[in-house]
Amino acid sequence: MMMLNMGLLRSALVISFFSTIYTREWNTHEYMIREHSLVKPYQGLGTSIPYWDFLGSTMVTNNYIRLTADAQSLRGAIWNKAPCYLRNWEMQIHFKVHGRGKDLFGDGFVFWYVKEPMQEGDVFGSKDFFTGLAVVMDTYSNHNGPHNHGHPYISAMVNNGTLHYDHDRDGTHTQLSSGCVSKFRNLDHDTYISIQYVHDTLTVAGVKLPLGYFLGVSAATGDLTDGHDIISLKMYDLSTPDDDILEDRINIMPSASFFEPPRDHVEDPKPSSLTTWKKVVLLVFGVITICGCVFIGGLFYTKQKEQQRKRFY
Ligand SMILES: *[C@@H]1O[C@H](CO)[C@@H](O)[C@H](O)[C@H]1NC(C)=O
Ligand SMILES: [Ca+2]
Repeated sequence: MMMLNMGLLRSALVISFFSTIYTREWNTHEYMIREHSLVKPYQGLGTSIPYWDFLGSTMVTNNYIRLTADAQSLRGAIWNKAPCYLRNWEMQIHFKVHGRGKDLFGDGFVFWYVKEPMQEGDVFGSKDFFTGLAVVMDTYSNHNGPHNHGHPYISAMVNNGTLHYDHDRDGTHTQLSSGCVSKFRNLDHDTYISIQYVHDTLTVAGVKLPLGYFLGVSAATGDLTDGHDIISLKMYDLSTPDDDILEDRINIMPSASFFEPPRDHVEDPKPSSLTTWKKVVLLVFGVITICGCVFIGGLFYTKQKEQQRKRFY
């Protein structure tokens, strides 16, 4: 498993959602950057959390930070106060999405690396037309037409402030490559997502992100609900001495060298009207989706809880 993780680091693969047996802390060879991390105990002096701001429905307890409760029409977020100047990094998010809904639940949460933090909005509680990166953990399928997929669904989007996140299409018009399905709700074991940004590579896509943006996580509920909890955020510096320092990394625009070209928002055709070539196009999309999932995620692991570990050793 450690080998796998090293392999991941080397090949700069990214959004891996883990959930199988795992008995060691990952990444013990890298330093956790305290000012970009959030670990228990959360509270500093008084009610504030060192390095973090919170917004909306967010509630801090001793054991988790609840962005939204399992109730309707909530928006919550936590935002890192310190701009992030790491050139290569890995963010490990320990989270829990839980709710009473068996078939209907939502909406999901997002990990952000953006220019404008602390702005409430319509994209899972945060600002649309953002500038930077969003990794979207979408639990509710708004859409049943072409390009739909199972849920919960993990995908990434890079924006320079001009693109709109289209909820009606679950963001498939603007995602980088294809995301993957990951059943992370209501699990008994701990659930983590690891997001790596190494040598401009996020998953299979080339992505250029400026330095000095802000990290955050936000979540929202609408008519459908779920509790969205963050247990910890651990940021690791993966920079190496040979990283280029020549390029101006502060003022560049976020960009991606490859993503699915934005599509116009058109009404769904009736299934019976599918012509043969449309079926071929859909088939090709299916193949791309499978490849995307192989690259993006699909590494599952269950982390044994601290207590269990103590019991076993
Ligand atoms: C922003 O991104 C869009 C879509 O990729 C692109 O067409 C546009 O040229 C970009 N604008 C800037 C200012 O980089
Ligand atoms: Ca959705």
